[in-house]
Amino acid sequence: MIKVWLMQQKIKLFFFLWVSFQPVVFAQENKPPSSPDVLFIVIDDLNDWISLLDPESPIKTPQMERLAKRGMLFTKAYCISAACNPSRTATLTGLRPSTSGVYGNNSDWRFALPKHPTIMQKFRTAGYRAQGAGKIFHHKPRGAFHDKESFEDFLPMKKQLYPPKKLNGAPEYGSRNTDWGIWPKKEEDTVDHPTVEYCIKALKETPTDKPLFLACGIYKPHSPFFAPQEFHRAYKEIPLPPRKIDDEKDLPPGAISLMKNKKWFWKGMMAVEKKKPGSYHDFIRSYAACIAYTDYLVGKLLDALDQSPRKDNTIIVLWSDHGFHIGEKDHIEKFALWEKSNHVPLIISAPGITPSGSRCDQPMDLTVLYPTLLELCGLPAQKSVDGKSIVKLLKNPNAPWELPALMTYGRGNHAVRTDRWRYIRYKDGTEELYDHSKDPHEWNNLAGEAQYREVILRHRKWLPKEEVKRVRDLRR
Ligand SMILES: [Ca+2]
Ligand SMILES: [Ca+2]
Repeated sequence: MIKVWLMQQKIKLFFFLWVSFQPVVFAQENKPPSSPDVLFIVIDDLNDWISLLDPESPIKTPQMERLAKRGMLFTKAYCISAACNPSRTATLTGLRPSTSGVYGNNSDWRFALPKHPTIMQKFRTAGYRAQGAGKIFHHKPRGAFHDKESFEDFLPMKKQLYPPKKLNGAPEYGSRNTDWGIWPKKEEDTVDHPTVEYCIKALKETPTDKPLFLACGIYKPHSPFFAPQEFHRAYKEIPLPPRKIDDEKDLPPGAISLMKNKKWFWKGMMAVEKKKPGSYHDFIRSYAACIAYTDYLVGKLLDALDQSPRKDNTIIVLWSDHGFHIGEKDHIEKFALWEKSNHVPLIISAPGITPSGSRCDQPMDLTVLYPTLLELCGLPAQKSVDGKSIVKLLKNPNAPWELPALMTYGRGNHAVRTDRWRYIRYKDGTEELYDHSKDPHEWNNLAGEAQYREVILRHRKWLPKEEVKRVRDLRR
């Protein structure tokens, strides 16, 4: 009898244990995957003359290509505005300059948008830990981040160091930033070093009890075009980018007027060549070296992520705030509506969503980032934004997508980029039109030719219908 009783008790115990553990097992299987972490890499003034976007470019970006291999590369991504503050404000709030009034580098974006949440604030509200370092906003983010160590201003805690004298030998042009060459001696002394070290530490050490939104703002290749010696070595013999002499002859008055609105702004850095022949080639070497350094830093971030517990569930986004002219149209700067100043690298790697090594050739501007990241992470959408989510393109890059890229520089000046065309209209009503199927360098302005009238009308309809006034400048 005792044996039978014991056997019954064993069966009961086994049944009890089986029943007890089943719900746990089922619960684990049914639990949705935890919210993904986000590594948000912002680069400053990186243009498209890089091997990531142009296989013929002599400027190699192996680490960005490594990132592209794990996700999706966007080959026709454009900034919202080709200047740091309006670009970053628009991308990080989802609101274009024509909606916010933030048209210039000095515009006070928080005064313009006192209640509108930044993308970091949306993530914080949803329970993420938001951290960041380096140049993410152009001006103070005011509470966008979670921890006190996040860098809170344009330049991080370590200020840009300058050599005792300008290296390019032309002190009369612009500020100390209109300079290029080998500087500083040690990589540890660059402005970006502490930024990337902060982010590596955050990837390694931030507790995993909450999902992480980590923003890393790399300041290079922004001027001054300084990089340590080791990043210059590969570019001693670099060829010059394609340029057309007198390219500006067919520019309309609106373009000339926009380009001349600062003393050293148009032709300023190009003019160094007249004072010191060979300077332009030195500039190209230095810009390439700054990109090599930027690419190296991206690689360090990817290495740190891959060694962290977050490696399998982190969405990585890499973008540049706008492009940069490196001599085309006699321009070494941004602040324009042409392709070179507006075309940007954009890569999104979303585990389980983006096919590895995929590419999307559809045109878009960076207003897509805010709604896309919210949707990818399952956060509530923000109704009052100008952009649309591209999650469907992340799954299938050939899915229908009707919107062109829209760019604004200064109130009343806009460009529309479709798959084939770039149409520009300035506030005085003058226009440019370029056919990228035949003219990838935008050398021939077709706007005056009657046969393209229908193309112009088709593009004009995408211009903003209303444009708010420019908000006041920042009061420091
Ligand atoms: Ca910039
Ligand atoms: Ca031309």
